[in-house]
Amino acid sequence: MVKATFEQAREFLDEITSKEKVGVIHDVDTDGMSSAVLMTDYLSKKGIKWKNFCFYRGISTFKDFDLGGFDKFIILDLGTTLFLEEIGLLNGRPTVYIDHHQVLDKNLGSHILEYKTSGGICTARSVFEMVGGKKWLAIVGIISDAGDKYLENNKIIKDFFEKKNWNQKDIEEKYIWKYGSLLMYFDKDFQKAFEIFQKLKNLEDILKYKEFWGPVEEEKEILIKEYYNKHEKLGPANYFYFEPHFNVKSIIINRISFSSDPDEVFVFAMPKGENRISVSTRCQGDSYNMDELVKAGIVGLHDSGGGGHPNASSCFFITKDLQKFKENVLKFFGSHKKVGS
Ligand SMILES: [Mn+2]
Repeated sequence: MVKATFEQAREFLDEITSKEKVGVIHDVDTDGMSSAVLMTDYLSKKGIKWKNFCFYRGISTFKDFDLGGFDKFIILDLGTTLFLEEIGLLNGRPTVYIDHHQVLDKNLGSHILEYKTSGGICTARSVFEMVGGKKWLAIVGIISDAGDKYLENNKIIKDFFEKKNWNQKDIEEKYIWKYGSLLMYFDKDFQKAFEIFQKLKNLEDILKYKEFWGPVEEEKEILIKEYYNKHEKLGPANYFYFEPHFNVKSIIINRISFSSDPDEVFVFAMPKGENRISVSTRCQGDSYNMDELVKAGIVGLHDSGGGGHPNASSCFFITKDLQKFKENVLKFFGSHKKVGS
């Protein structure tokens, strides 16, 4: 993989001609979808034929995609480890890879131009700055990726809302969170969600799709209330087990953790598939390291996995091991003192 500058990545995009066919492989969260729509809008405008591939983290592999017939590839918003082992399926075809996930450096071959930004500069922002287009969609990507927690994004966010004379918090409630909810609704068929994202002409257009985001928004509100009534303490952590219809776990844990004391720890668990539990953890301050917490939580549990960042990590294990996981977490708190105390 060749480390690229912003200019080099943009040059790669500039040099694609209308004779070439491009495969766009992208993440399916709000940032990934927004990035893919911005990028494919650009390709369409230049008369370039393209096809997009929705990559479901933890489920998709490049083998699921028919990658024959493409001259070039664009990979958006996917951490390197997600496709590391399958890079051979690109067959050495020229590729630009734009991402912000901080993972190990790997040499994936000289045909891959890697433009990697710091964690806070999400992919939708990079793509927007390279190819232009719908700025509001870049803002949706930035805010959904918690980009407003990073100083680097202050200016782009502030300029956008000031120009529109909009209050950010109001607009988030009125429109932006609904983008994420719409994605949740289609979590078995993200291509449908992509097609809707493509059709949106402005930020407010999302309101037309209430049949999709509505049920998810409703469930989110119910679960947030339920959290405040029903969560238990697991050591210093706030533990909440719930069985949602839609996969709203990360949305609600983000919402609750960002509106609490940053040093609070949150451990949210829900069933995943037939016989697994999936757990998300958050600690927005630095009192405990969530990557260490989940790794300690799954010690000795077979068919388990997990990891992430100090502030946000996740893991999974077999349903019958839930009790053991909770004991492991308590053990972790027993041996890890809160930083600074
Ligand atoms: Mn992202």
